[in-house]
Amino acid sequence: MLVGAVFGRGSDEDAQWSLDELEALADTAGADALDKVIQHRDSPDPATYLGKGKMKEIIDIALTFDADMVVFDDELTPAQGRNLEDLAGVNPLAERGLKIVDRTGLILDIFAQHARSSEGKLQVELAALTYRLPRLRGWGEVLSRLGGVGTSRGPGETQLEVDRRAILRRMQRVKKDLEDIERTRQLKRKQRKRNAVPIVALVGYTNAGKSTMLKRLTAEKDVLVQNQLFSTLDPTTRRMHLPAGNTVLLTDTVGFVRKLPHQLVEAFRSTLEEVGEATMLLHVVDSSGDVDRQMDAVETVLKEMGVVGRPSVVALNKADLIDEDRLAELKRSHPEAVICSAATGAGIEGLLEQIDRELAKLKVEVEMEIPFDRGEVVARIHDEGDVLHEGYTETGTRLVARIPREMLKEVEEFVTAG
Ligand SMILES: Nc1nc2c(ncn2[C@@H]2O[C@H](COP(=O)(O)OP(=O)(O)OP(=O)(O)O)[C@@H](O)[C@H]2O)c(=O)[nH]1
Ligand SMILES: [Mg+2]
Repeated sequence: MLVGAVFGRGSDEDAQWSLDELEALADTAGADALDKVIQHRDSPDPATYLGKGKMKEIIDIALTFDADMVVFDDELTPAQGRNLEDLAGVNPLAERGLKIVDRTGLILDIFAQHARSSEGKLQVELAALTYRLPRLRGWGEVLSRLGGVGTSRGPGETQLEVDRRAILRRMQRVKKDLEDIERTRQLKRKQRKRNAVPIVALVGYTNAGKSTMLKRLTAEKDVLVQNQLFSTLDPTTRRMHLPAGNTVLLTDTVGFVRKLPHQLVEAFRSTLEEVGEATMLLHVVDSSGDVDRQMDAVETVLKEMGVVGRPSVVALNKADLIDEDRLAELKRSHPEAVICSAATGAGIEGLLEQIDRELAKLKVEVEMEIPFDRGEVVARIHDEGDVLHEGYTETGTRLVARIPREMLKEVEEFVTAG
């Protein structure tokens, strides 16, 4: 049973879309939705999320249907979770029977199923532990899940305290391991920066076709593409050659949804930093879905990560799935976007050209020394770039300036650093 809510003056349409998304998430996690309910309220009930009466009703229906879970389209507070479990008379540790699950728990489950690399696994574990810590009920559940963490209870210690302690210890360990991995990653990043190769990060709603796009644009064969949410968790970076002769690095990473659990954003911070460090974003959108809602969700997560105003190219992907009318409509509503299909290759040339054009516009900071007899170069840099510092040596003008990348070739011979 999937349960959504509209609070205050929230929109029904948003709630419906969010609940459909929850259904897709449940499906990815391997669950089938029996029924979907949306309830209107002024605000969440602090004790039971929806009113107690309504909750009893929903739980009764769930029991009648012999449902395995009631899934909430929101993160429940630990108290709400406990109260709802009590209301449903469930034992959260029993193998069978009704379970109370929230959106965060569901997403964490999917991430746990999909984590491949050791870093991905650690990140998911950290997020899961952070989520579980305030939700412990102290029946030794943690210990069995963590497998063999010391079970000895100190004098006067309750099982709950033992569990908490074990979790905290494990969290510390995981954080430390992640820090070690992060150091290596930073080293790599520094190297890349020194090589000054622009980085283009694929961003987009989960299942929009980012990995398929990476495959298409880099002729990379070893990329996991699945019709599932969150199939990619680990960043993959490949070289991409552009028609104008530029080479960039293209990075594919985890997809976004609305209300991406903050524990995950936190745990995946270093992975998501790949996006933050990118020169440019390639935003992949599924044109056969709700384009604006996907784009909004992605913008929101980017903003949470502090990535704003980054140059980007929007690819309206899966164009092979839409009809003429829709195509015309999208062209009108999103004139800046490139309509294409990573699957068939249609429109990909245009996409590459657009990336080239956007890259050419980007400015790079360089330090130059220009001989006095080349005054016209200095003048052009003043015209087209931002001069940060200007001074003179015996032989010429010393400039520190941000210039459009396309000017680099012309002034190459004068560059002293950058
Ligand atoms: N018809 C069609 N299907 C596509 C296209 N691009 C991707 N797909 C399909 O869409 C599904 C998702 O593709 P992925 O490339 O895995 O999407 P993703 O954005 O990497 O997804 P996550 O990593 O799960 O967030 C797969 O079944 C792809 O085959 C396209 O242009 N047309
Ligand atoms: Mg992917």
